[in-house]
Amino acid sequence: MRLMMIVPNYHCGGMEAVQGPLMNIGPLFAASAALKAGHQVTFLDCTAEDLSIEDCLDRIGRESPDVIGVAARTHLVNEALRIVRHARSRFPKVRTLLGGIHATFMFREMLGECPEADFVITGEAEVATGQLLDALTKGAPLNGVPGLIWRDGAELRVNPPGGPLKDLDQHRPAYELIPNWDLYRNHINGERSAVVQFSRGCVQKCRYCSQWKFWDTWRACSPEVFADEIALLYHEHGVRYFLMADESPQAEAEVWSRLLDALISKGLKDAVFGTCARAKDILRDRELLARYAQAGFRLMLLGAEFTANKTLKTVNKEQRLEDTALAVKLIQDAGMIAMVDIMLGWNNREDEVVQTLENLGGLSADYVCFFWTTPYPWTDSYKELMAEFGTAPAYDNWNFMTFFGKGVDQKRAERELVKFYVRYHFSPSRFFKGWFSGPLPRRKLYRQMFWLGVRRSLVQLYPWLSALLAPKNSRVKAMHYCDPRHRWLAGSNMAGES
Ligand code: B12
Ligand code: SF4
Repeated sequence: MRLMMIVPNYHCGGMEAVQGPLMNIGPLFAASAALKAGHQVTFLDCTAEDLSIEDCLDRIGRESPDVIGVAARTHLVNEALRIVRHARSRFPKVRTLLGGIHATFMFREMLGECPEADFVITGEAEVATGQLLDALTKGAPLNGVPGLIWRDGAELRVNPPGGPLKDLDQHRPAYELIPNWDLYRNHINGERSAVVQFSRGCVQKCRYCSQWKFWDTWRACSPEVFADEIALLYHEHGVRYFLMADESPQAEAEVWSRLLDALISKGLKDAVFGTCARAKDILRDRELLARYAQAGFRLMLLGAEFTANKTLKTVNKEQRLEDTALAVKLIQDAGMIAMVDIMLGWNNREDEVVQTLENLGGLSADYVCFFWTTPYPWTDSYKELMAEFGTAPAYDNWNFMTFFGKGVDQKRAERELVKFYVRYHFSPSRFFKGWFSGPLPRRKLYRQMFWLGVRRSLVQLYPWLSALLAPKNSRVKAMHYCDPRHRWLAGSNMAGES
């Protein structure tokens, strides 16, 4: 069977503005077993290539696959369904498959809206994708494919899920499908970049989080296998910047320590790693942080989320602001960059946003990333947040950049954020510390991120500067605002726009 894995085209501000066009490795993982079983697989990243629907269909026509598999995270879902509809109308024989976190929890809504979608694979798709292709090749029954949702005449069949993959070493992403690594040059240092994944899942259960329910239990592949994969990307594909897709890779101290050893033993001198980390793991590892840096970890992203301990408790975050502040300091002292995530708008109040910005001074992180509270339907806090916010925009706008509530004027708040950035990063003590203190790798990365932030913020304030200041390979010009293309679609969830 010929399978074509497709990432729908999608751009918005936020992480893409900072990190650049990084690959979606979900389809690369999902395709791995199919590839091993001898099926032919290709990969089309419409985001990285910035392809229109027409271009995407032309590429499907060129490859002539039997099955197209389209990635469906929430912000991608409308574009994913558009691809499926158009593909079916242009190539009536092609079978259409969807997968990803949104497809997993919202498959009834998706399949109800889109009769052209034939299959959904829920949860981790490695085993099921291979088995689906095998069954289609042989004309065998589909009821044994774990987690598969399929149509049996007018009925929807829901196969029992396969559960979390036990042995992650057996299922590694098919990076060999990437046709052009130069599509993935990050904006921070312009180097070739890869998203990599060592572990899956989280040991916490924050009420707003969409992730722990998806991955279920925490697991990691073996550190040696992961380090080999990194070395291969480094040597064969010239990758120098690695962004870890993990939720909490340091969850198990012994496993993490082995990973550091395995990476250090590879001697990949100029490799730079960015990863999420929980404050409590950083505090646990305070004696080990120099080895983090030695292994190449430079950018540590802490999910601080809220600056009020009361809210942290309400959302079951199991962390206090003081923990994050100490973790920030330890990371910086070890020669790495400490970045924090902050979620805005939880209480749907503007004074809370202002208060959060004031409190952030005390954290002293090198960089702060702001996200607007975005309640996903399968999260524990969905109902209470939606009762407060009222209505949700179209799925295209579920991107952490668009606020659902009416209690905050987002435009005004975003101007405040830019002012905050200027005040924060040009404060003499922070400026001096970032630019001139600490080891060279830290200073270098700090400066690169500083300039990127300045350029992005200027374009945000004065869009006419974009031709001059936005990175050349950047479809996203400014920092916070959504792409206007997506704002136009507001209010029409999945309603068949073409
Ligand atoms: C790395 C990352 C990024 C990177 C790279 C993005 C990219 N191109 O993938 C960057 C920093 C650029 C980024 C940006 C954004 N991200 Co992001 N990102 C992640 C992160 C941390 C890892 C993604 C990943 O690689 N996961 C590992 C893979 C293996 O998991 P997976 O995709 O779920 O795939 C498995 C299954 O779902 C399934 N599967 C997946 N695709 C398919 C397709 C088919 C056909 C099939 C059958 C199966 C299948 O099989 C896979 C293997 O089992 C996740 C959190 C997480 N840990 O998942 C957030 C996450 C995906 N991001 C999210 C968001 C919202 C965004 C932004 C909108 C935020 C912003 N404004 O900056 C942008 C959107 C950018 C874009 N153009 O799409 C949300 C999506 C929520 C949702 N419900 O959909 C997540 C889940 C984070 C969260 N806290 O909720 N992101
Ligand atoms: S610590 Fe992060 S990944 Fe884990 S449950 Fe909380 S928000 Fe989700």
